[in-house]
Amino acid sequence: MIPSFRWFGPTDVVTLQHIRQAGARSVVTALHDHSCGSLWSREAIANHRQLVENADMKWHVVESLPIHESIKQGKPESERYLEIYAESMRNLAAEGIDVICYNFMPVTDWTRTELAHPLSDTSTVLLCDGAGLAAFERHVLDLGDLETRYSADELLAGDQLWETLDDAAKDRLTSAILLGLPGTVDNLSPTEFKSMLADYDGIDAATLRSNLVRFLEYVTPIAEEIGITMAIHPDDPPRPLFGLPRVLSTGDDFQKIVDAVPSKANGLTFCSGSFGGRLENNPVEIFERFAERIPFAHFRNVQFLNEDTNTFCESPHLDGRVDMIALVEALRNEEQRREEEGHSCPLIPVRPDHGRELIDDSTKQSYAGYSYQGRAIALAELLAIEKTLNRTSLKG
Ligand code: DNO
Repeated sequence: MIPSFRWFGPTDVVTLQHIRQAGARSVVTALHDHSCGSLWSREAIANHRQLVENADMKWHVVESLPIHESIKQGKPESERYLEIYAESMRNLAAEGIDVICYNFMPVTDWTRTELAHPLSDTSTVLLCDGAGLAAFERHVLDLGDLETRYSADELLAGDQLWETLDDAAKDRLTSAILLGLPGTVDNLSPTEFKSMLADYDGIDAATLRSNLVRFLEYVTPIAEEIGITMAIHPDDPPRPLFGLPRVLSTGDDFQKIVDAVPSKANGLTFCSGSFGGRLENNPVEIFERFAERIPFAHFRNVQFLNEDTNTFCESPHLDGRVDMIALVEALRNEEQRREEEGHSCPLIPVRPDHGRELIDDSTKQSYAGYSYQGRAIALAELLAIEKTLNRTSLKG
């Protein structure tokens, strides 16, 4: 494993020095001050890389080079955005980046209903509550087609929850769901959000998938030529929301993407927490199934609070439905396989994805999910599992 940590750039309260002290050797970052669809110049990338290297770490993985909505929607203006994307890819490769993480979720990135759900030890985590989402869709967005997407019981649970909330709690739910992309602090308004949803009228999962395939057919030959792997991030939560289509919620979904574009540059950002948010997904099996196509991984744990309504919260890395030890073992097996195959860099960058927020974290304005101490503990746990497995295999 290449121990890695996400950094949101010079304005992040979690500084490169914090990150280095947590044991990271690789920084996962992006030009967060660049808006989606703008060109990343070689100079801007080089300056960012220099900051990372000055702090004694490397920049291998970009997370994310975001995809403009026109590409996801297959609009004519997507041509221009594809060209800009390709140029940014070339500039990134020229500055030594190996992996580009991106997602193809329409409108939103990850979605949660509560940003500070307390665990029994009083630390807090992110929560995704099925009833909260149903309540938001009905009472905040006032969407019309809910009966086609929610069962009567789920809608009832949403209504019952909504009735228990006071105005402040309703605002908290709304702003948690509408939180901007990671690395930004802007919240969308419900009206802006609704108009973005409307842009997807008539785009179903098959259309979204073919727009993704078109994107990959355009970028993967370039990626192969310049030595970059494209690594798509799964849907989080791994199911459709707000009536929007989703195309990467399960292992079979990824298989379809690989079948359509078999290029070696078509890779997966394996995320144990995202896949783990769906009962029938077994994250370790998904890792093993696609191991050869995983150039980068997010390790995080989750636990279901109510299996009927798709409610889960994040949990300490060693304590949840993801078998973290088996996952690190699967990672090591793949790294060994790469080593035997003679890969120049067989180790895979892994970052603890979100972490718990502990007392000292709560005094800092870090991005939701990206506390320092919670993630530092998680990284230490992952490294300890790896060391233990190394020792056991030496003895064995
Ligand atoms: C959540 C992250 C995602 C991820 C993007 C990749 O914290 O794992 O936001 O960065 O989906 O494009």
